[in-house]
Amino acid sequence: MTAVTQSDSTILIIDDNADTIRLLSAMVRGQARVLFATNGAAGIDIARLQRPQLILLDVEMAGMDGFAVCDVIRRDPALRSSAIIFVTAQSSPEAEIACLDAGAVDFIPKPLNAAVVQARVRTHLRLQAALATLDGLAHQDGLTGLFNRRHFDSQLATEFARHRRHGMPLGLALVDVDHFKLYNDQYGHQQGDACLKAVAGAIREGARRPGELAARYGGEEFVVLLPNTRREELLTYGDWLCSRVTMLDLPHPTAPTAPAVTISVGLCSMLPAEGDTPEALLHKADMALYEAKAAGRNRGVV
Ligand code: GH3
Ligand code: MG
Ligand code: MG
Ligand code: MG
Ligand code: MG
Repeated sequence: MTAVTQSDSTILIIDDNADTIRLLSAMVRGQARVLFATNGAAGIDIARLQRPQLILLDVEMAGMDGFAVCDVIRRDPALRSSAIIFVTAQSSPEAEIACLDAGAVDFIPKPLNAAVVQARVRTHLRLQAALATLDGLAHQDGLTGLFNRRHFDSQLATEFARHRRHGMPLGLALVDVDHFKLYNDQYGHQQGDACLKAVAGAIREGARRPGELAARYGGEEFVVLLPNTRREELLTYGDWLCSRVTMLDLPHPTAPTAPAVTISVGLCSMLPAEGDTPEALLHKADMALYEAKAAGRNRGVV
């Protein structure tokens, strides 16, 4: 979990006047990496690619004006973490309120004053870094760095609805470490934690297709969401995931299964129909996991 610090921050300047861009760039260059665009559409494209922490946005621009650009950016979930500061010569209270109401975090008046620009930028970069840290805490598991249960549950709901809309099969793999209580008994809780980190790493690095999402489901259980994945594709996936963990070669001499740390995987794929719920998908995977345990562990069951 790495917090965004000021030095690795990016600022995007969107302004239709090259002189203003030059001036603003010179003022904030010492505080962050600076990108620029000379019109709204190009600015939005760059924002989507680069995810800047801050966008300094001109209000009066030919074509798309600053308010229109702000509206597009604020409605794009991928740009949730880019804060917008309007830069404008219109300094009436009404203009300032309009900027904040549009979803900007602040307002920098023209003519530009270097000290004011730098102070505002510094403040907002600091706030952005704090928000990024909180965002990490809210969505990531502290031990393994995988996504946490909260994030997984919300992604599952979103993906379930999307797969239903598009008539696509949604795959899910529930992973449980085998005989992990015995591992803790043998090596202690701390080494148990290290083992969970290693297993999480193998699962994370095994998530290779776009949209695949690995999370810690709780305790020694993990879950992988597999977008647009049919049942047939899962038949080999579970065993493949098991072999990734076996290859870590973590000794577990007291395990009745094998003298190494292994996992069991319950898998299922579902074409969500009207009335189906994400819980049904999880329940099916859980049943399959139970079967994998009963059949001797260290295997995937679909
Ligand atoms: P099975 O093969 O049937 O899954 O057996 P198991 O021993 O893995 O299952 P059980 O549910 O009995 O035990 C799970 C153990 O996982 C018990 C619990 O102490 C341990 N555990 C859960 N979370 C953590 C954790 O964050 N760190 C460590 N070290 N251990 C944990
Ligand atoms: Mg302008
Ligand atoms: Mg368990
Ligand atoms: Mg259990
Ligand atoms: Mg277990």
